[in-house]
Amino acid sequence: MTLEQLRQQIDELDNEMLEILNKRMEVVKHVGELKKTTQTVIYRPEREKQIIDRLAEMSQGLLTRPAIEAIYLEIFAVSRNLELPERIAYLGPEGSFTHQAAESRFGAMSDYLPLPSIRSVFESVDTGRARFGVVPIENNLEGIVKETIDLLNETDLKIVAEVVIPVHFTFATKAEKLSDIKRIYSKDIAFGQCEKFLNEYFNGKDEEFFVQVDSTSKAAKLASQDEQSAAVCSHIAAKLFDVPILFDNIQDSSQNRTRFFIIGKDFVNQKSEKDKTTIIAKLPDDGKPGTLVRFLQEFENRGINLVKIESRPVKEGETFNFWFLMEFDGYFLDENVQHIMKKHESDIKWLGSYVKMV
Ligand code: PRE
Repeated sequence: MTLEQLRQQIDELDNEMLEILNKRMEVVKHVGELKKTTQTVIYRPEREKQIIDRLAEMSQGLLTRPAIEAIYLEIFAVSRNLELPERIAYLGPEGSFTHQAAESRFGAMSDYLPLPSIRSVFESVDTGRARFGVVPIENNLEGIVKETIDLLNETDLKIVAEVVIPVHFTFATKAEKLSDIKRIYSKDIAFGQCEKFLNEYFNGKDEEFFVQVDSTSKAAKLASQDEQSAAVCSHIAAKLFDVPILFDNIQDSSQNRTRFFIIGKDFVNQKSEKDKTTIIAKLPDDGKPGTLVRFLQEFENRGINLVKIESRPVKEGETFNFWFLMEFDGYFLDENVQHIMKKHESDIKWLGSYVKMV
């Protein structure tokens, strides 16, 4: 078959797809109207996962699960915008890994609001300026983001979903040849995490060759204005500032991952097939030994798998008291979870139950 004939086939299939997508959107519009009358929330992560799981299972063609996921997350984003346009705040700047995490859930079509701090993301959701916020919670090499858990403690916002994205760096440049590059822009952490690559290609360069800036998005922006430079940055930043990617995945460790929370106000997910729950536990300091051990033991007794426990200082008075952020498998209304939550009602703050991704 000739290229022309193959393209004609593609055009016909695209026409069919467009017709079907439009039909889907008609149904989505009705869902939106129904939700408006019943005051139901638009974003339903557990329903989206159910659709992707079902399609990935039944798919018999060339589409892999990540491909189906990528296509459908965009479709859902368009659907949600049709039902009710929602603004998403995230820890900026544009092109940051948090931006990438936000886009991976809310698609390219949503109305995004980059903000300069984690606190301002929380505030924007709390005051209703944004419907959802996206903030980092932990990196598997660097550990927990304390500011995020402290703000979950301080505010009444809830965790709507978790997103995990691999931290991949790209080498982007407008230079024609590597030898034309006179400087490389990036953030200190990114330089550190791409050391092997940089040593291999730019060994023996003096210190001024590596220019440290505040963020990898800023690096991409500078590289877009300077044809004798390059940036070590995220994929999304290179795309955003239109800097061609010369090498992808240049980080030393392929295991570098960051986990993000999507936060919302007054949000309760429905139960899915696989949920995780996050709580804050402030155990009474009765001076007796073993309070924490006894509390943890209750999880084992009820068959609940604890997956994380982080301690944070109370920051009141002169004592060294702590509260704990805890995560476990299960949904907050499950019988065994309810047993513990009711028994320790005054000591536990529920932060959310959501589809488990890791
Ligand atoms: C839909 C859109 C948004 C939700 O996050 C989940 C699913 C979809 O496009 O399938 C429809 C919808 O609003 C719903 O099923 O509740």
